[in-house]
Amino acid sequence: MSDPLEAAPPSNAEAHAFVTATLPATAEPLASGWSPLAKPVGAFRVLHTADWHLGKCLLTRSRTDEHARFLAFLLQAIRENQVDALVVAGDVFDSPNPPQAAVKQYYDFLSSLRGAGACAAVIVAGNHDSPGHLEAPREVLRSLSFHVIGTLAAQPADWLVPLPGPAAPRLVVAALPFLRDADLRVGLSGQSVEEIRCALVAGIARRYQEAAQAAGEWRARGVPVLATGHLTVVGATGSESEREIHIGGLGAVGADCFPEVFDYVALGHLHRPQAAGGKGRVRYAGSPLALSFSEADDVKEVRLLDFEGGALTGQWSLCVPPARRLTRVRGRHEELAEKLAAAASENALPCWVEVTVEAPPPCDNLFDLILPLVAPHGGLELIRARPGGAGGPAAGGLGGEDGEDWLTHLDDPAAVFARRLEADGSGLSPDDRAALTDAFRELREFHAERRRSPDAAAPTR
Ligand SMILES: [Mn+2]
Repeated sequence: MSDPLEAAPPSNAEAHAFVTATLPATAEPLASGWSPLAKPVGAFRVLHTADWHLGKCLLTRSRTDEHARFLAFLLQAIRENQVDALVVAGDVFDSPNPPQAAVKQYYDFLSSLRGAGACAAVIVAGNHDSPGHLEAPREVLRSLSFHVIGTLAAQPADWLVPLPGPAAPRLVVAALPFLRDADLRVGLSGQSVEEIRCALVAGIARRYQEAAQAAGEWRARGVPVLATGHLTVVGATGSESEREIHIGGLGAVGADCFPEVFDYVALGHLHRPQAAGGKGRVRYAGSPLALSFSEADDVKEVRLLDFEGGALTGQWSLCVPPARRLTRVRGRHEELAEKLAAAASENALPCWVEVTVEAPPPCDNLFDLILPLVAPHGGLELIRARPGGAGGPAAGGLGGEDGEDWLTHLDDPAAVFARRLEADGSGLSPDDRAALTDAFRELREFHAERRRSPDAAAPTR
């Protein structure tokens, strides 16, 4: 491959093959089975990751063990590849008020990172993070060269983080967190959905233009610029585990909204690693863990970037070793023993399996019926059993091609509604769909409000 920056965005398999081909054969292996990437003299090396979702559960199962293994891998990758700066593009935590164990995991990681050498960090808030929670320790972390950005400062010049420091910067990071409605538009009553969408998209583009303008001065002095973002780029591939970012999925921007001043745009929000809009310099690192069954077959990665001579000179994908596999098994009761035997895996932690039983035999508890079939396999753990097939809940047109169905979404009514629109709304225009989505959201808000105060007035439309 002549120039990795100009080449079409590689598939995961290609990206990995490229890394393997680039690595010296004699160096110490990484946990993933790969050797560290030799760093050219004078290069400034960045590791881009996002969407950790610390504190996340799958159903009721904790992912703490998997996160611990990922963070250990990340430290090792940073150390062995001589990374100069870590960039985390949002969704550090899964919720604005994360469990204490997750908060401890985060600070323990930063403490180890500090102990590992001179790696700086730029961490921005995603739509799942509480900006205030993330920024509370901002000053103490800044003294450790860890820059935490939860909210957008008033002046674009204050969005810029020169690394390793302002005296002799080798990279400037335009650190934009997830942009909230108030950062993007002035709400006016009576605006249509399309007007709101346009205002959001224009607001996002304007913020990146302002960042580019502020960074332009550094760029003119030969310092490369990396921008962060936590948003949706049109045409990129989502999965089931991202929460809708703006009302009704509005606010998706084109990859061309990032000015050329940015040598690289480190994105978060979508959980599949991918180049956005076919641009190799605009990238989602993806989540390091499969956060839902829809990501079960994804190869998870972090990205390594080298900046030299004022430009991005190389980028590589580093595969995150999966500590645990997620898998779905579907079949008639009598077929399941054989299918489950084939699904057993040898990862560090047992594979979590969701079993869909076609035409299930009458029983009080499907989980208890399936459990004995899973028990003989040490590498498997049953986390859900449910009925499938004709007449089952999936028959209403919501069953996906990959076998997932609406039960997956019971905790997310907006996703159920979106899938119903997809299944039954073929005659609807995009405007109609957006209006229906909006109306559904209003109704849900109204019902939630009614539960809190039963006298609330009904929505006016
Ligand atoms: Mn996320």
